[in-house]
Amino acid sequence: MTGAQIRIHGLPMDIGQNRRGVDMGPSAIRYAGLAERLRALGYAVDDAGNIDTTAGTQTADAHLANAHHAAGVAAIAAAAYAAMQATIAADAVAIFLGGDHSCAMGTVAGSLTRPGRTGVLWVDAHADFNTPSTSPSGNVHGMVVASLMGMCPVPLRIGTTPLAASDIIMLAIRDLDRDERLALRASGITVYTMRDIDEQGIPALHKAIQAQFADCTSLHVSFDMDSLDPTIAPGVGTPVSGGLSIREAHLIMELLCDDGRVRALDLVEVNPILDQYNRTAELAVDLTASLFGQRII
Ligand SMILES: [Mn+2]
Repeated sequence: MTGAQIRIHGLPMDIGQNRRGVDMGPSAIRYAGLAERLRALGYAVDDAGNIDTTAGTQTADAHLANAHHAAGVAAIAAAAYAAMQATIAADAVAIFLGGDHSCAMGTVAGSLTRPGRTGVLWVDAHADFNTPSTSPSGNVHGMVVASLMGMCPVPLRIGTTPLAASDIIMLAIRDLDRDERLALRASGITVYTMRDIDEQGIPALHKAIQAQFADCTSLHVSFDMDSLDPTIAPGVGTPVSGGLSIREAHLIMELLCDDGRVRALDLVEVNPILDQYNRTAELAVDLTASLFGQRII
């Protein structure tokens, strides 16, 4: 992919969850040197700045039962969806900086408008597979995959093409709510938990991912920084122990780089307020460099 065009969009928003601070994630990741690292790898990088989230964050709560700020999230996700479509039209690789994970309602829905089949790799401690009827918290960032699959009520539906269960694979999952677990088991989604990573290792799971996505023409990686172990990525809103190690995370990125089909990346849930000296954002940049071709030797 060296020489390709990369377009970066920031999504400064935190209304999909209840701990303030992830709206500063785009600044933290930029400050950690994302664009410079990618340019050094040979890419033409266009930082398109932040998507205007002001209207969304100021939208009154839509009073959709048990889905806080649903209308505001939907408005921001719709803007992200449009930005993804413009990035596809420009034949650029898209990087979206969250913000909480609810922005992926728009970014992934945008990727589904790409010609050909798009495979989505959801790297996360959580499945984000609640709906307003199952969520214990009412936080919309825990409903993103269900929304993408058309299981949530309006306004939590962005785009026109629902995500098929066979087109998403989850990796690093280790924290599910009770009803969410039952729904996920019945969903047909391939879920690789931390136990699967412990038992089989990243290389074997990557082969299985490649097999399921063999006829995909592009891949979208939606990377929640809470997939990483909190000892190495403390700056996230919802940390869960027992996560990916630094090398497991780099290896999945390195293998995806070798694969060559990644056309979109979400980097979400970096919370600078909870971080230590910006190390979580710096790790996000390191992992992105691995995804885009940085090699040890
Ligand atoms: Mn998530």
